[in-house]
Amino acid sequence: MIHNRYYAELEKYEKLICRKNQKGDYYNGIYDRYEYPVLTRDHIPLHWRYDLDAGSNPYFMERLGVNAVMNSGAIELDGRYYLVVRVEGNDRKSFFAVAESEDGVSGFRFWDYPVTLPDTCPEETNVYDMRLTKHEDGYIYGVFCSESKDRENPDLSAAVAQAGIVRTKDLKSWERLDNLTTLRSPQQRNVALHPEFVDGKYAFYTRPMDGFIETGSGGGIGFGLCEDIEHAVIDEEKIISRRLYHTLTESKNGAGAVPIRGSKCWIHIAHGVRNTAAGLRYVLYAFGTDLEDPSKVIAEPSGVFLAPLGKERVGDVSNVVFTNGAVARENGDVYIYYASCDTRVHVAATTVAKLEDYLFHTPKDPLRSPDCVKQRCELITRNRKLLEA
Ligand code: M1P
Repeated sequence: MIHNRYYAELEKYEKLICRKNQKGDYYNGIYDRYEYPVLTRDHIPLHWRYDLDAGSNPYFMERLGVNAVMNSGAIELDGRYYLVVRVEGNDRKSFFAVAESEDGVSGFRFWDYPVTLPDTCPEETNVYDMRLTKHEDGYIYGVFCSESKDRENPDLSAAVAQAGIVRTKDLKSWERLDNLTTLRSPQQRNVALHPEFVDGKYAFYTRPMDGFIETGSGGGIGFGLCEDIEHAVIDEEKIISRRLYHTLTESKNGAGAVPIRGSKCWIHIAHGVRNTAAGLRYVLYAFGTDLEDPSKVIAEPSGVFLAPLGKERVGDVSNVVFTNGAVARENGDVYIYYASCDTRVHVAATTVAKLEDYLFHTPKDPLRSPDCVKQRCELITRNRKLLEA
């Protein structure tokens, strides 16, 4: 018999799922933030967490709790929005699950079961942060972090991060391909597959790393080509978005959502990390690359694109925003899905036109305080003339 308490919890759950989202009052002209997170751990179906049977669960306890839902790949298929969400169980292991919505900002509902990936890597302990690419070869690819214990290192926390690759046509059945091999980088995280062939090859954005946490000599976001997606090997990684001293990418950076094809450039929304007395701070930044040569940066606006704000600042890993998914619609609308503090998922809405205006008309970072003052004074002077005219 189903426990009585189930029905009361179900009512709360349905109320949450059916809550209409709306634009908040935050303004910067670049994007609109929506008021409510699109996904939280409370969006996880009750029957994924509770044993509903009153006989075996007399206190109606959560048996398999979920700690957080976060970093989500995103895709639009036949006019509907799908997130492949990183769900983190109370046991700290992550897995993927598909949540679907009609309008992209409200009503995300998880499918009946989480994603079951082919279990081809016995050493793999954890998987997370899938970037979804609708590739011109006809497949949808998912590139994610595949994490294993570093058996060579006696440190209990030592781990190895690699890029796992899967492909699907329907988000239901998934084929696992070989993990990406980067001949010159021992570890990889935040890898994304470019949606088009470049010089007839598959193109990846990489993030070379010396260790599991520290990128070390890895200079930033890399770009590399490979011939065979089923056994992907990248020999050379060209660094396209560098880590720079005293900028928001000083500690590390990484590709975010799969780049969006605009009319002037490929639009990249990435994350940058700097160290502070309060720990690492993750923010989003943006850059544009050449439509013919996506490894060539042609627009580099200064500073933060999106930073954690208000309630977004607090969570499991505070002071973090992270994106690995955006949907660009045919009409030019763009939905950027970002997680705050490794805890929940939000959406910001903008357009390709606004993003390109931002990329090409936001001044570049002059990298030194005196030049930043000069840059700001020029803006003030221009505006004062207008105001006084
Ligand atoms: O905790 C913040 C993020 O840390 C990692 O990102 P990076 O590799 O750039 O440090 C990722 O594990 C990501 O999942 C997480 O949100």
